[in-house]
Amino acid sequence: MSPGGEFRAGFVAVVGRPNAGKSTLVNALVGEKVSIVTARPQTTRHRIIGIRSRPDSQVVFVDTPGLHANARKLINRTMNRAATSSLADADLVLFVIEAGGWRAGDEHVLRRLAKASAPVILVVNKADLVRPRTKMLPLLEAAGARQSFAGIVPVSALTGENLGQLVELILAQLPPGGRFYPDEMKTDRGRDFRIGEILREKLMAALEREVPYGLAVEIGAVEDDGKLVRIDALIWVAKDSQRPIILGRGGERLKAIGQAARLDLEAFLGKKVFLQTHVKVRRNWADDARALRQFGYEAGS
Ligand SMILES: Nc1nc2c(ncn2[C@@H]2O[C@H](COP(=O)(O)OP(=O)(O)OP(=O)(O)O)[C@@H](O)[C@H]2O)c(=O)[nH]1
Ligand SMILES: [Mg+2]
Repeated sequence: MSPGGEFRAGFVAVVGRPNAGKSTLVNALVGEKVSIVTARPQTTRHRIIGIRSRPDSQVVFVDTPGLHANARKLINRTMNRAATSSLADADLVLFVIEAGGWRAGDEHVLRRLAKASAPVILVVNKADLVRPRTKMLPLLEAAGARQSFAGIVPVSALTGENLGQLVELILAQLPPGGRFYPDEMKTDRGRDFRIGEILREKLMAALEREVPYGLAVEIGAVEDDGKLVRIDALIWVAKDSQRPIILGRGGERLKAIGQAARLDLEAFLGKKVFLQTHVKVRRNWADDARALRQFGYEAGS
């Protein structure tokens, strides 16, 4: 039950450096995969809402792109802005770091957090990787000395360890109030966005070096005839040289990526999927405001 027995609801911004495990955490807390996850930093490119509804509470998590310094390209500035803008209307902030140690990237995030007026809980994620647990103590103590956090919790978003305690801390910080979304709603993002993200997840996971960062996915026609969903997807790359890399010899690499995406898409849509992909070049799209808007990013300048 929520503290005091009243219904509680609020917006919780989840921020941290790239790869800290923010999206994994949001998915675990929501109980559904609303945000894609890969082993590569800078996977999340948008603000994505994940909603956790219970009889006594509704927590609206706002997953954000990893905050990073040296954002040279427009897409990176757009990503950073998406993350910082979520701080403004948050009732609470979860600052996610890794249990393995405090890094320069975390310091950068901490400086951005100075602008947030909401309380901040420090979530020390990936605790499953630290053995013995006592190895984490110096990090927890040093973090506590850095700023007065509303709470410091070691968790594992991957195994679920300690997430119950984190939820209790979150609920204690949320104001009493009614729900923002219908109970059955898990995310604010629609079908086609989620289809594009599932394909982008498979592309990012399968490709290396700069290629994952050179690609964007645009979903064209989606036709659902009741039994089968036909999806037309455009994969945009930033350089001519990236196209043959994605295709692979005889188109084999893209075929394997498409198959992996199709399996997840069928699970997501609950129907058979026919996925057609085309790879196109849009030179330097990541610095082109028009292209970014076309691909669904809220690019300013
Ligand atoms: N061992 C372990 N790995 C984790 C945990 N949480 C996340 N990961 C892994 O860390 C990697 C990054 O996870 P994400 O959830 O994509 O991280 P993120 O902070 O959303 O990353 P960006 O979107 O790039 O900012 C993935 O390989 C996850 O499987 C955890 O608690 N334990
Ligand atoms: Mg993410």
